[in-house]
Amino acid sequence: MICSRLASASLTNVWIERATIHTPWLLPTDASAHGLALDHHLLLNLWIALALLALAHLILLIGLLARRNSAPTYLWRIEYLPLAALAILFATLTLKAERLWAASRYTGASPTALQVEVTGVQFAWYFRYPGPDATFGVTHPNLVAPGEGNPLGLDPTDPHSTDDVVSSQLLLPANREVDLRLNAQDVIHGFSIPEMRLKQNAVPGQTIHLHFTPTTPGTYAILCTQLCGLGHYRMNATLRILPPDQFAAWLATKQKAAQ
Ligand SMILES: [Cu+2]
Repeated sequence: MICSRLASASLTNVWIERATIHTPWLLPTDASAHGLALDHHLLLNLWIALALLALAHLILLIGLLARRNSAPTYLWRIEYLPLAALAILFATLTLKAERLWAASRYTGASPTALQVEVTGVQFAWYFRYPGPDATFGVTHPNLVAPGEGNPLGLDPTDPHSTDDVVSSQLLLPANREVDLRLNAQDVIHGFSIPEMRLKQNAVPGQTIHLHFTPTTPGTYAILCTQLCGLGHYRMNATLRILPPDQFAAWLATKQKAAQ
């Protein structure tokens, strides 16, 4: 087990050109497989809100100019018809959003997804890979000792923990599904990677799964979006998406060092 605050030396020479995908409305670059559908839905909502705003002002203007003194007789056409149309519109948008949410939250990751544990602690993120045995070792709160290189409290007597790799950087291979298990040691932290369109609270005592597929190699910021204490402002980490062969080489190096 090893905790490295810096990228390994073998990776410092690797320069990965960050893909420049220009998205309208100043959204951050989308570097995930599921992000495009979310962006489309968000933009659709914004366009509809803009159209409704314009329509409401138009109706208001017509009402002002018409200067009617008596109530119109065709009430159903100007009240009930738009109301029914709005109800259908909002129901359709809700169902569409529900499908996107279900795909990312209710449907589990594929069994072949890369397993990574994410732990939020005042004021850092730690990432753990299970190693060749594909099983995370046991941790104990009383063994937590960041100063001694054991920030997660890995139990050295558990054979599954001997090959676990702990890193303060999240490195992932491009185009492979990742199953993150989110934990927190102390208070609620907000795990967020805007370019991966991910945002989820890390809650003490709970393990929350998040799955996604990064597509674009590059370096991205991992943020904490919950005000978690005085050092919240400096609680961030780096996500590096690598081509699969480079990721495998990095993990092999770390595992050798951990054993
Ligand atoms: Cu935090």
